[in-house]
Amino acid sequence: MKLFYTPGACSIGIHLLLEEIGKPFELIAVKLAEGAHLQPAFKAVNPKSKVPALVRDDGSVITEFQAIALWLALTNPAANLLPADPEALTRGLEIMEYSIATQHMHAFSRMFNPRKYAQHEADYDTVRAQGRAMAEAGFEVLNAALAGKDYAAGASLSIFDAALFYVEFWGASRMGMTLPANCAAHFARMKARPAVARALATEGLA
Ligand SMILES: N[C@@H](CCC(=O)N[C@@H](CS)C(=O)NCC(=O)O)C(=O)O
Repeated sequence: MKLFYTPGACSIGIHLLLEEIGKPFELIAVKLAEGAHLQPAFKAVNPKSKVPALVRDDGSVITEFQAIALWLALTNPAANLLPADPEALTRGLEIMEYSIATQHMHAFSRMFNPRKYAQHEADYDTVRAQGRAMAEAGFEVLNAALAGKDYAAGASLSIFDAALFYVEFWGASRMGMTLPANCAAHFARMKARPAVARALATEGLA
């Protein structure tokens, strides 16, 4: 397997799942800041020009965080990355969906790419501030969803934690935000896992 990733991007969530699974994989860095994702070499892998993209051993490619994570969990049952209990599964999915569709795609997207939301550079700071307020409100939602649980789906790690982790990483480590208590505890718990620590170290983020 080969993971196309960018250090510190959402692909860190897939990277940490690969570390948790423990099978061999190759990492291929895509330098978003240099526009490598827009070049033909990467577009041939993922025409959407986004990381993460996972190339399987048969050469086929999976894109979209949730699809990659689900495929990894289903094809590596020994790693126990999907809860069997319907309630745990549903609540975990709820957290992953909110982390990606709302925190990433609305809140952090405004902070990282204000030009997508405003025509004039003079408005970029306003867009960034809107994104930050959205992220702060979003972490309160996630904080409530984590109440009484160590991980997104309950007592043990699942694919859902990988998505929650990368938005917590962006909030705490990239944007200097103070995470609410349950998110802060979850973030610390994740960083203490050897697999997560390896993924962070490999990406130069430790
Ligand atoms: N829906 C995609 C979104 C992935 C995504 O937005 N990746 C970002 C990095 S965190 C990216 O590649 N951005 C490049 C761009 O938008 O130009 C997924 O869930 O995998």
